[in-house]
Amino acid sequence: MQRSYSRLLGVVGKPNTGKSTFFSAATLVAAEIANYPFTTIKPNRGVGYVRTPCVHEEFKVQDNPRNSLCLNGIRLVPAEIIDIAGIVPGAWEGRGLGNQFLDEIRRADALIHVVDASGGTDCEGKSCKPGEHDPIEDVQFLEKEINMWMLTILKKDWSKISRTAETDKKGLIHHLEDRLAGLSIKRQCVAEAVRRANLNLDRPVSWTDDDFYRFIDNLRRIAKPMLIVANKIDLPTAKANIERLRKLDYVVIPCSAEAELGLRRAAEKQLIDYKPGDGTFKITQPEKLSAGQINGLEAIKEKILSTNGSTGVQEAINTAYLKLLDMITVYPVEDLEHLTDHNGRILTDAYLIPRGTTARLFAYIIHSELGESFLYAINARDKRRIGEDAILKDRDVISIVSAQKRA
Ligand SMILES: Nc1nc2c(ncn2[C@@H]2O[C@H](COP(=O)(O)OP(=O)(O)OP(=O)(O)O)[C@@H](O)[C@H]2O)c(=O)[nH]1
Ligand SMILES: [Mg+2]
Repeated sequence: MQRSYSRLLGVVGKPNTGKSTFFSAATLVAAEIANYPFTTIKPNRGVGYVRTPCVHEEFKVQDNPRNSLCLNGIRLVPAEIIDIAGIVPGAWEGRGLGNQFLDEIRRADALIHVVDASGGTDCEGKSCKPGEHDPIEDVQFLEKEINMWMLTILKKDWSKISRTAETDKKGLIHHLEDRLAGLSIKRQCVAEAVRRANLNLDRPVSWTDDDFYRFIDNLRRIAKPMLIVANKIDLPTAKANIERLRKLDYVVIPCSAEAELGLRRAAEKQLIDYKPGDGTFKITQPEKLSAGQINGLEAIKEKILSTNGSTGVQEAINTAYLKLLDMITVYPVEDLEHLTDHNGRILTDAYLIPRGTTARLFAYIIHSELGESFLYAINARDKRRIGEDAILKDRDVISIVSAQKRA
């Protein structure tokens, strides 16, 4: 069995902010998009990409990617994304679609909070005059919804848990971990949240409501790190709101999901030359586009790409995976001389793995047999041997030598 290393990004927010548009633009999965709340009911799941500079140019080889794509020196490494139904105030108590979709957050390792930065959607997700709604409220409300939902899970049977924890030897962290295991929250996150909240581990029965909330708020920030996608920057009322959103304690990424979706679809049909995350594009088949389509594309170039640098969708995914989740890319090869796999294909795979992964753990990630029979690894850059505990670095090209074979 392979070791699990993949991470899942959850796209969250109130209804009608552009979550499914963002998701579709990132994955090209056709998700339903409409200008009313609760368009999405069942979560959409798809594969987006993390964009990183490929190593093939540095090694002066032509690559044949298999698990990823390489477009003009840019390696696009697959990364899973889930588009979750809209969350409204009171969802934790069952309002709107209830807490069934808050449950989807269980599986996510990091969250992309899509906010309508133009202020054109009210707190229930209904369209209103742009500028009328304050998106800062959306950030505060979502924090509260997730906190209250987690708190409800934690508080279930709390009196029993806290009494047992005071008497048995396992300690409170163990019991908290047990209670929160269903939320994909790990022990070290629980321990860190207890430390940050400055709680008395010996007397859990004495925890006040304030103590609980402080603990949960810290735990959410650690275990479900979040960034804000300030969407709909193509609307003029977004600009001032983005400056205000930046004052909050989150990374804020200005974005036009709609523009990205248009560009990705045009690129898919080979009408334009555009890679996700590019700051510009070239129209390659003008004869196949109407005057209106050309104007639309030019408007995206002028109003979004040239002022914002990009549409923001790719930047959000990269920031979530590389900063919030602190992941790196590593390329396994079998033949160090030619950087090939066992089929003679060059730099076929790029893996997105957590920073801190050791050479041996990486072997396990590729295949458990390779992990079990691991002897040592070799770094293709300097041809040095590295041991099982050596920590891999971003863009390392690694050959693993095992008692059975190389990979
Ligand atoms: N102006 C503008 N509109 C956008 C943008 N992104 C999405 N929209 C529009 O916002 C509306 C809602 O988009 P969806 O993607 O369905 O929103 P959602 O957040 O998934 O909505 P629910 O599934 O109902 O929660 C649609 O009319 C989109 O076309 C954007 O970047 N700019
Ligand atoms: Mg949706």
